[in-house]
Amino acid sequence: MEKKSCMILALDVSDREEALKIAEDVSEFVDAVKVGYPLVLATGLGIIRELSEFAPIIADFKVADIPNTNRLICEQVFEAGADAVIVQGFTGRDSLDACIEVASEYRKDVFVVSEMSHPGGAEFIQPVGEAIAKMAGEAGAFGLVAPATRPERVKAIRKIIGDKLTIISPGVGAQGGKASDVIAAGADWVIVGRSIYKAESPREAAREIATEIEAGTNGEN
Ligand code: NUP
Repeated sequence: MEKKSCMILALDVSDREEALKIAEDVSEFVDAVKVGYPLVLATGLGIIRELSEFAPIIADFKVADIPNTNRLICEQVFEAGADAVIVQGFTGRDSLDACIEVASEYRKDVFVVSEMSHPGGAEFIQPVGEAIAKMAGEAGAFGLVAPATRPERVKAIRKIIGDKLTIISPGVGAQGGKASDVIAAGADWVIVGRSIYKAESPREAAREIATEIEAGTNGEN
């Protein structure tokens, strides 16, 4: 995925036509579209290939099972046309290795959740987030998912992994995070859902966030 706007759209709508329209309208301002359970359960796995006309697709299935089941899930995800899959890291190295093996067979990417963005993310996953990030690096994952709601945590995780992994960061807008803050903290991309797809004009909302990121990045230089 090419780094232009540093923004990924989280397309958590449940209507096929609406999903396709929003993806088309905002495609100029996002580098990828993240698709998860809400849209896929509502419309079917075929939506991945339909959306891939507009942008690379990241399948957010937070895969979290034993290695064999993870392998079977990842095969389906990549057969459906996804360019990357999001998996959980807390299931351990063997489960992660299974996902990375399948991804490399298909020449696709794996993102590992190191810490979640919601308040509950501080309860159980945050204390092991840095260990998960380290494991993801050792296992050869492409990237990490880390919280835009806690830029200081993104900074800490970036310090641990260096430039080895890409960081994509959800929690901007509706969850309270600010795009330029988390990019400045070390994230490569922000993931934005409701602030775009619930806006009166998703295109304008995406444009505004892209502008904010650009201004923040320029300010830093
Ligand atoms: O820690 C995470 N937080 C998070 O919000 C990991 C995620 N994958 N997400 C996803 O990012 C979440 O499921 C949703 O699809 C998107 C954020 O959407 P929004 O809060 O911008 O609407």
